[in-house]
Parts: sequence; structure tokens; C-alpha cells
Amino acid sequence: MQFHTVILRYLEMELKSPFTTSFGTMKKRPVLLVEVIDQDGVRGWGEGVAFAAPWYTEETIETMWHMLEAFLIPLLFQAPVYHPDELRDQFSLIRRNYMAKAALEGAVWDLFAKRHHMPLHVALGGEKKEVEVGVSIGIQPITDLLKRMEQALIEGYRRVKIKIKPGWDVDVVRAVRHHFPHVPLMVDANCAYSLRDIARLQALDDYELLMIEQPLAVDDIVDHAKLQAKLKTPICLDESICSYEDAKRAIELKSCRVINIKIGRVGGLTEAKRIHDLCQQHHLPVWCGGMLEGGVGRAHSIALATLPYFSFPSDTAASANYWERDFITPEVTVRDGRIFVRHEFGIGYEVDVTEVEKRTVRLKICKR
Ligand code: OSB
Ligand code: MG
Repeated sequence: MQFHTVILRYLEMELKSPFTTSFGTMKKRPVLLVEVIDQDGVRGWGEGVAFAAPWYTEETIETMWHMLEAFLIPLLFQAPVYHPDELRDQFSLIRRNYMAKAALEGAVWDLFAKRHHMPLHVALGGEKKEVEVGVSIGIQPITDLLKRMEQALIEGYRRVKIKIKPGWDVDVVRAVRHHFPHVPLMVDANCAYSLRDIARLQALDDYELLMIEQPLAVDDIVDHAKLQAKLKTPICLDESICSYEDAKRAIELKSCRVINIKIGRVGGLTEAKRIHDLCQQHHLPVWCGGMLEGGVGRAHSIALATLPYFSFPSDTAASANYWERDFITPEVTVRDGRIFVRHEFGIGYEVDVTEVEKRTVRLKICKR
């Protein structure tokens, strides 16, 4: 594959309802779309999943745009690519900026699968025909939260994740458990606690949670190891794992018993697969997280989650969970808590150009 053109698009989008984590509330959710075109006119799509502000990781929509335009796309143009796995090495000349890398790499993976007349999940070595999904519910008044949860369970979601923060944790989990004693349930703190909060976190051990996601600071795999030793509930790391090496260290230190893999956070599908394989060797289950993506990012996550060691439902809810209208056709739908994997070549969903154009507020055509 030799690339001559990459198109960047900045889409303004708004979530159906605001999403609140320990960090704050998000309603606007801009999307960066990457379209790559090769020498034969084959096209591939990727999505940059950073948010407008750098609360989740250090990246933002604008930093992704800059890194892509100034460094990553010029690197891609330099030489032909025979397999998307090569991009990991090529992009390693540039430090971090994983979501920017993943956006471009994802577009190349889609194009590669299309060129070889196979669905992306087959190109990745995935085996599942359907993936199980759960739903992530933001912080909101308890009556709204319970209603939202009931609705999600009626829709068939296989597991519910609720966001917690100091002061919004044990009481909420108790109330939820009171109403839903047997639902597969987990919590996500997005780094809001420290080891000083150990008693509060231990109190969560009484509620049969599947796992506690990222209780401590983003880079603190040492304290996570100390905490895991004192908790019955498995810790799942999210923000702390940005590479294969991070996963290796966390496994060695026993910082967690589960890892949430997000393609964007780890720099792409190739790295995500490497982490999956490593975790499989160490019998540490993984599952596929979400970033409130648009349809393109969602399609990549679905393909990834077909790999065999994805062991819990993904945070890949239906398009309708997030958007009035997604920009892919068909939209992602969930039936009985499952997404059926599509057999079309590449990501398996068409990008709806009319919907994309309606929302595009900035466009840049990069040429070799
Ligand atoms: O920590 O997993 C997270 C959303 C935005 C940023 C971080 C996270 C989340 C979610 C929702 O939990 C995932 C989704 O539904 O896409
Ligand atoms: Mg998380």
C-alpha cells in the first residue's frame, strides 16, 4: 500500500444526554475522522477518540489533529506499507500521542482488510461471530440512574458499569444492589481515589462487583498493587495501561486482575492485539472499553472484541445510546446484549458521507 492522500475531518457532535464522570460533565463530543486513500483509490476510515479537553489522557482533538498533520501523515507518506503491523515501529519515532497514532493506524487497517477482501475482524484474527456488550452509566441523581439502568437491562445489556467518585460510591452501589441484586455490576472511578481512601474502597467488597476500574492515579501501578493486595474485588486498569510494556509491568507487580483495552489509549489495533495476547498468556482477562465514539471508532472496537480472550462484555453500546443519529450505516444495534459481527469487508459499516458533511466544521486534505 502506498498512500498519497489523507483527509482529516473535524465533526461537531453532541451526546443525546450529558455524560458525567469523576472529572466532570461532557455534552459536546467532537469527533476527528481520518480517511486514507491508497494508490488504487481504496479508502479506509479511522477515528481519533480524544475529547475536546485532556481530562482522560493528555491528548485532545486539537493535539491529535496537529500530530497527524505535522508528523504522522508525513511519516505514512514516506514509504510503502505492506502490513498495518509495521506502523507501530514506524510511529515509535514519535513519543506517545497514542490516540493520534491509533486514528491513522485504524484507517490503514480498514483499508488493508478491504484490499484483501476480508472483514476487519478476520484480518485481526478474531473468532467470535457476536460480541457481548454492557453499558456505562454516568454520575446522575440516583432516581435517574436507577431508571436508566432499568431501561438498559430491558434493552438486554449484559452488564452495567456505573461511575463513582469520593462521596458518590458506597451509598450508590448499595442502592443499586438493593434494586438489582443479581445484575453483573462494576464501578469506574477514573482515577478519583488515593490510598488514603482504602477503607471506602474496601467497603465496596461487600457488593459482588465484577471489578473496580481505575480507582487510583493514572500512572500509579505501584499503589494499585498495594491496593489490590487489600481488596477482594478485582481491580481493572484503564488509564494506567497505554502500551504492552505498561501491561507487562502491571502483571508483574500484580497491580490488577483485569485490563480494559481501548484501541486509542494504546496506540492502535496492533498494540491492542499484543496486549490481548500477553494477557492471555498470563490468564488475565481483558475486555474492550469505550470512548463515547462515533460509528467508525465503534466498528473498530467491535472487530477487536472478536479476539478470543476478550472475556467480559464491551463498553460498546448501540449508536442510539449516544447519538440521535450516528454517521455510519447501518447504525450499531444491540440485540439481547449482543452485537452481531458484520461480514462486509473492512470495518463492516459504511460511512454516511451526507451525515459526515453535515457535521464537518474543518477539513484538511493532506497530499504526499
Ligand atoms: O473510563 O471507560 C472510561 C467514557 C469516556 C471516557 C472514559 C470512559 C468512558 C466510559 C464510557 O466509561 C464508555 C462508552 O460507553 O463508550
Ligand atoms: Mg474507565
